[in-house]
Amino acid sequence: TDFSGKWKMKSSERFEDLLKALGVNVFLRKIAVRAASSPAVEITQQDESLSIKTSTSVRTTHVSFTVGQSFNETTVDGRPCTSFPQWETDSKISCEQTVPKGEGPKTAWTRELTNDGELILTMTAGDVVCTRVYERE
Ligand code: R13
Repeated sequence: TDFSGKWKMKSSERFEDLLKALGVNVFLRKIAVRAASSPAVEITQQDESLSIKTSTSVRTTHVSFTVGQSFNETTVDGRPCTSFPQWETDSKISCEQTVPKGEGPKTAWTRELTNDGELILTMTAGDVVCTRVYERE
């Protein structure tokens, strides 16, 4: 599986609910939701190593990791965490996040490349699952 490429978002579900579950106030939520509606995602991958840059007008994140090895990133509400990415299938990475004091709902993300070439991102906080579908630019 090769996630490499530039991606644009086609659909997003429950992104605001996700931020709400993480305790983000309504003012910041509205700003985040608006900005996150038109992200630019660029992924480079070599074997098991991925680099993912996610840009919006108000927040840009850049993570680099190797599947099977823990790394540091931030949760979607901006808290530093340790993440552990694993292959769930040969085309799906599942990543559990751990925050230092274990505060707040359990967070995780998955990224899957579908047979028709779409990228499906899920972000979870407790029982809230946000699903975002991307297609190649
Ligand atoms: C701002 C500050 C308040 C907090 C926040 C959280 C998320 C975001 C912005 C902000 C954004 C996230 C975008 C995520 C994407 C994910 C993806 C609550 C910290 C700066 C308002 C914009 C695009 O699709 O991979």
